[in-house]
Amino acid sequence: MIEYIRQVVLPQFGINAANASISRLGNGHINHTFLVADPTRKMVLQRINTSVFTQPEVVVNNAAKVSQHLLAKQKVNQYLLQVVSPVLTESGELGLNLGEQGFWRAIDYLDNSHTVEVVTQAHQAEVAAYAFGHFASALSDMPEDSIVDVIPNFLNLPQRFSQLTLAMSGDAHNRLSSCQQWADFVLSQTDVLHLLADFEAKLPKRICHNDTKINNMLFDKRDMSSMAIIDLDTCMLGYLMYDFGDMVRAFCSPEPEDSINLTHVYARPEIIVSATNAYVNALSSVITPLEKQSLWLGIKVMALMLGTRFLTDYLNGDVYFTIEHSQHNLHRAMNQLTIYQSLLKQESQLLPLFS
Ligand code: GN1
Ligand code: MG
Repeated sequence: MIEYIRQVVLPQFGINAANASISRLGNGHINHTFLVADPTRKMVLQRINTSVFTQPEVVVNNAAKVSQHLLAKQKVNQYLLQVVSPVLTESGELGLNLGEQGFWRAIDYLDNSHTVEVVTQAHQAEVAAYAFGHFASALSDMPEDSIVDVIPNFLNLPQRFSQLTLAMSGDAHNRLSSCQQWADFVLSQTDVLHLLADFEAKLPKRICHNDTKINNMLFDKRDMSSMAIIDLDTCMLGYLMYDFGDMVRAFCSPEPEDSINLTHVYARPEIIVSATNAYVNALSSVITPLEKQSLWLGIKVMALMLGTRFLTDYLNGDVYFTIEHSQHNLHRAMNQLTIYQSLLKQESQLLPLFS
């Protein structure tokens, strides 16, 4: 793929391929991401996974609109982070559709940026949660209809349960016997579905990021302050509790997302407290009392939902998430469901934080 990028893709983004270096970047599970550098500039180049993002033009358009909104706020000092903007093709487009050879897009690379895969201290969680809250606050006055739903029902837990049930009934890859207990456990969690339906009926919808993992916040490596929120591809209408929940489920465990060192996989209460205070603080002028109350449910929903999605993909033969070995999705599912179980155990101690 690197040679193809050099010969075909880079010239279309105005890069002199002879002087450019190309290397893989990040740990995304969906798109292919590269860092491209020539003597004058650096950019992030991505081949969008068009099985997941079936309308890549819509994805790049949404992301560009979010960037524009943030840039306008930055100009009047209402948005204090850096903004990643698209790098246009030579013909001024947001993306390059090469048919069978993929849909390509490029974004600015921010100098001195640094990503973290696992939160190691409460202070890191606080910095990142404040940044995600600040981002959500900045999007709170973006017109709802400016964003198109790129993946309908992306964060729909009842639908994720149905997809799991379907995968179990087909068991096309004879994998159910190796994960039956986990699958049964997921489907027993109907209380969460009821609670979720109650909240969703009353909560406001907002434009959310929808992928608030720790590695989607760039730290400034010079002082580890927050620099930018990246990966704007799943910005869509949703609930604040989803962004918050995805963030906390990703921040709270001391182990990576695919670790099966399950005795060490748990939700660290001090990380949850720091992240919650910082997030709510950043959103103080926007968040409603009911939204604040919904945040705890958001953490549970997002851990359970991601566990369900990984498990379903394992049963379906690994067609969605990129894997490195045949048990990878199962391991990821076990990890997320263990975090979910740890949240349940700590519910009575942590719930008052959200009142
Ligand atoms: C995927 O590719 P990445 O890492 O940005 C996924 C998210 C999951 C995440 C779990 C479009 O995001 O929903 O939370 O993996 N993105 C999509 O690590 O499905
Ligand atoms: Mg993503």
